[in-house]
Amino acid sequence: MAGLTDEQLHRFAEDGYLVVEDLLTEADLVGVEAEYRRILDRAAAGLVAQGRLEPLRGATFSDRYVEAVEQIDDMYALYQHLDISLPMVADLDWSHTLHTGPEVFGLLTHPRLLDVVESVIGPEIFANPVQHARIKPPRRHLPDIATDANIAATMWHQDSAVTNPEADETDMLTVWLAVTDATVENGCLVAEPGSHRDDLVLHCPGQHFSGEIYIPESLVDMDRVVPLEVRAGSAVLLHKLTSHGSLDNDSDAIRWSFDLRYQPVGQPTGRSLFPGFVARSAAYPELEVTDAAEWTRLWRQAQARIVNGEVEAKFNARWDSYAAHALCA
Ligand SMILES: O=C(O)CCC(=O)C(=O)O
Repeated sequence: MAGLTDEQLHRFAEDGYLVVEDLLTEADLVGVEAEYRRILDRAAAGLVAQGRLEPLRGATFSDRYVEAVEQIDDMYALYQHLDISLPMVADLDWSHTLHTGPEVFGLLTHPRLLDVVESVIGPEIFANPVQHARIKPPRRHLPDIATDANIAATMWHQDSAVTNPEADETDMLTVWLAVTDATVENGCLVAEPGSHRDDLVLHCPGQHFSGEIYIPESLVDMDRVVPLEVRAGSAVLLHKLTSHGSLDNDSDAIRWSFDLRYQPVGQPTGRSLFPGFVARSAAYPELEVTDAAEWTRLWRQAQARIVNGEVEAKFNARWDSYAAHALCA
């Protein structure tokens, strides 16, 4: 197992984040881009048939995505086909969808990525269901009030705040993986070094989207904030208590990343409505989920439980009572 060096582990412990350059190669990402292009084209064909979109002509996934976003009023009609999570909405039904294809599954379970994860949390690795594809179009194509972190800049938060309190003791690690280069211009991550030594801080419930929360900027030490620019294929590791967000995309192309989370097997995920899976196990290798079809089945099963009313779809509710807090108003 290659994993992280002692020096890297030390840096991560000090700063609460770590840039791992060139974790994956261009070759590792080619298949993901092709898979996403197929999904985008299928979703776009449906919208063309409804008269909501002109046929896409761009040469690359980025060009085609931007072209679609320029035309469409409801970006969710497109985006929801591309995310690797169902949306966190109270009225979840069978019309909601997600993408769990073999290429993206291969990314989540890539041996080099799991080696890095193993260095931090040990050899029994569970893929936590708090996971997203972030495909951010240039800001100028977004409506002014766009605050959805899947599409626009991401407001300040700690990842622990998006899980339910039962996971407060879970050793959750975020692996943020760049599919395109991430720069200050196109909206890279920003983080406050050392903030992981704080406890969970106040998060305010947002007003525009279900499950949206944010740390008021007055609680972030902006003088200490650093931008985390990385090349495509590189990763940023984040401690679950590190305050971070991302910038606006002021470039002409998309900024694309996946944020994936891992934890030791057996600890609560903090989002039990959605399914995770054993990604690597030295002790019980037979429990590992090794193909995208099984991953897809787990998501459909979770969706059925919600749609059939067996469980209530409630997300990030721990912050609801703070809506009237002086720092949130
Ligand atoms: O990619 C982004 O814009 C934000 C990602 C993020 O905040 C996270 O992974 O927790």
